[in-house]
Amino acid sequence: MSPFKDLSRSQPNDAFYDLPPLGMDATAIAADVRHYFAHTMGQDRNSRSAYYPYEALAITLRDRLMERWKRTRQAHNDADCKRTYYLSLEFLMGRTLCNALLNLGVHDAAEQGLYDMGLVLEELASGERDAGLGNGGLGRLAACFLDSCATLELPVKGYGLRYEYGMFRQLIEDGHQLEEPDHWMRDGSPWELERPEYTQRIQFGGRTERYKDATGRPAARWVDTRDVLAVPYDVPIPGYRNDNINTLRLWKAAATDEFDLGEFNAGSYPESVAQKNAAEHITMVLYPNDASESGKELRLRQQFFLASASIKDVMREWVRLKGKNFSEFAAKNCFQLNDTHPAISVAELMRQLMDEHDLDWGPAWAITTKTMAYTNHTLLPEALERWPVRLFEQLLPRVLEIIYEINARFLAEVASRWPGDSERQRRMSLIEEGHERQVRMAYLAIVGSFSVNGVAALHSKLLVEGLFKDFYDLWPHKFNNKTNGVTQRRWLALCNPGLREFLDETIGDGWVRDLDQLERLAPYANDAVFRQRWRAIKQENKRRLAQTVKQLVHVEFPEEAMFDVQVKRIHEYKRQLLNILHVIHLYNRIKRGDTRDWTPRCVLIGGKAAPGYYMAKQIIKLINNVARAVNRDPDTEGRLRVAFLPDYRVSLMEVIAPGTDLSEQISTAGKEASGTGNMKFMMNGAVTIGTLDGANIEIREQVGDENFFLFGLTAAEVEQRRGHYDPNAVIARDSALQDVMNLLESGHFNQFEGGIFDAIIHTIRSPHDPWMTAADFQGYCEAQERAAAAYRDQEHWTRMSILNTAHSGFFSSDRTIGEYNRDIWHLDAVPPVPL
Ligand code: 26Q
Repeated sequence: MSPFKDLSRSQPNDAFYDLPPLGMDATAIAADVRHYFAHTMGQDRNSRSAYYPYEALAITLRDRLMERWKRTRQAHNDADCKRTYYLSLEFLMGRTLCNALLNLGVHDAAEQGLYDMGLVLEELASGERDAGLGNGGLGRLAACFLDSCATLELPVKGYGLRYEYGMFRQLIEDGHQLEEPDHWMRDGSPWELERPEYTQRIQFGGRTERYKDATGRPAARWVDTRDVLAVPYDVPIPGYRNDNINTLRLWKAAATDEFDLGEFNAGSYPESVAQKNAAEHITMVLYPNDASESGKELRLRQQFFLASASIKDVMREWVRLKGKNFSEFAAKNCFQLNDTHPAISVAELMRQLMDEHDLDWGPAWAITTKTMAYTNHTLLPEALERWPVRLFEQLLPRVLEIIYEINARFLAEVASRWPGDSERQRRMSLIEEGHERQVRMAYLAIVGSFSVNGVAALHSKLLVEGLFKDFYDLWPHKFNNKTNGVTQRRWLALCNPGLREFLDETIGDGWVRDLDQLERLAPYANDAVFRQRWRAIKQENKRRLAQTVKQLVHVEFPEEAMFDVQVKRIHEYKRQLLNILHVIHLYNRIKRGDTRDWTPRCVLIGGKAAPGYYMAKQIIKLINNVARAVNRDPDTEGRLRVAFLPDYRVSLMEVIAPGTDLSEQISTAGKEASGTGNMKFMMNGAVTIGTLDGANIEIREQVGDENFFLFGLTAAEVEQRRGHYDPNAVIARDSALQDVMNLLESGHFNQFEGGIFDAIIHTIRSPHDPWMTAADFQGYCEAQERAAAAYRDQEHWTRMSILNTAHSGFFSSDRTIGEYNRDIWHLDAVPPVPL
């Protein structure tokens, strides 16, 4: 505890609190940068590292965020408004500096101010480490949503974990993925503000005790627990040029003092202090799996830690303002659960309402089921989270009792709706029976929520027809779709300054807040002068991307070639394998001399494999081996280049998306919930080659079939084929695929590494291959041929490119958040108190 007491003799007055607003011009910014560099960082002309001027600029901006942040908070408090809390184990924020410059509207001022002192903004900005507190799509979606909420002035607060180590850094050695820990906080972060005064105490372990409260009501309490402190760190989330700053609150685990010195110090002092570690491990590292990792105790601890701390934080504020009156709680609060990862919040909110705030089951359940809303992000049944009951018994015994009670009451409802249908009760139970009993977290989330949504139209439809059909039959009104989106601030304005300026000049800058305005570009697709400028901007972005590729992997990408890109987590369902089979096919054509009307192509693939995912790692190795063989062969010169880009992350995508011609979205239909990279590419004028999966379907609807390269089985066809899929017959009928398989099976790409691709070959030929790679090969090659032909007609291609950007308005996360608010949250926008 702090030795400082509350002020009593001191009576600070206006002279202490009232500050004039900070200057937003080049001179004021430069003056502060100079001040922090010299006086806060203690640097002088001997200082060499770009870190110090970066840090000085960051603090300069933080000051300007801070004065706005307080006013936003004040406006929310004054309005006594309804709020939403976005609960997520992941927030993949990437870099902060340029986003703050853009949203505060001081990019040019800062650039000029630095320039006047001989500093290059770009050089400082490029040293910032990514905040990689997420795996991929789901984590980046949370970050885009926060940007949109702040821009739309919605009172939404993010709650997450402050991992000491974010997503691992990926190294490629001899074609294999190696993982290196990402200690991104090494030098501290200027973008967070520790708030020790809002520390919460989180319980684990122990047991339940029953007692009668003061009024004689039977009650329960959770006792003999081993507690861990949750210390909040607040990150400012600036809206776009509206002086509104929302908050992302990240919890760090810390040991309690008793934990150090209480029951543990019987033995020895150093050992008991060392015990601090155990508690602090909870927020040490992000789990690097983008599909669920079953049964790890530490992961369950993380989930409960986030849920409990965040709900306690909301409760403390509620009780401070309204005391023990919870009658309006549901009208004023909403929790949006980002997948099932924080789904334990359903039971934890019940526990806090009953055990800590003395509500009865009925009112507590009414509140819970009016405040919780759940977003699902997966269609893969194996990725649905389940936790062994045994783990719950040890770690969260009181929470498990509540889950049992929720289940008992729920199954009674099922029984009264479908009397005698015990099979249905078994199917729908929150507890899966078996040799090890498990809690089904998705079912807990559905039962405890008033809204359940998927993240693209097809995904939401397949959920209610498949995984969640029983629940849809019971509660059709709960189910809805919210097609994902991405923020055009980062994914167009920030990452593509060349195109931003051209758009501003052509249609004004209204699109930055209202992406539908891009529609006004469409007529310019027929303007030859416009097309020429469009092409020049794309060429410049391709040069920038080619430079990055060259720097990182020493492969030359000639800028006149078509840049064909697939970047995303490596997963079998995403079918990077199909992509590389096509590359082998192109290589084979070159070797055969079948190169009439050839379109030069540079294939770029990037993404991380979960460290324990064997097949994904094999696919990375295959891509690297094929790349080596192709790039080395003189026959491919000017025709084909292949590169695997290591350590794919947010800041790399900011270079990749603007420089891409062809966007690869080739998952097995019915498996990709939405995809969001597809939207970033489209906004930046790439044309998609893709299956009828996830948001691809809506992309194609928006842009028109003639501006999209479609191929592959539909989701329904994939399911029809299951059970009588015969890939060997498919291969036998397709000579191109036969040739590809021959090259693979002859060991052409693994000359001194005998047998290493056997597992991959086996899955392609297996009738049980769930991803049906062989089935889509021919269609894929034909679509690639259509894309190549289209690219040869540069005027035609440019028209398609322009129309992709022009019709990408629907995929703004502003539209998505507008729908969440209209259908689920019902928040009023609250402008900040003016400066
Ligand atoms: C679960 C349990 C234990 C450890 C890890 C996990 C875990 C972590 C991350 C499970 C899943 C994830 C991430 C999933 C994800 O990113 N899904 C993607 O979400 C995007 C946003 O909605 C969609 O666009 C993608 O289609 C979907 O794959």
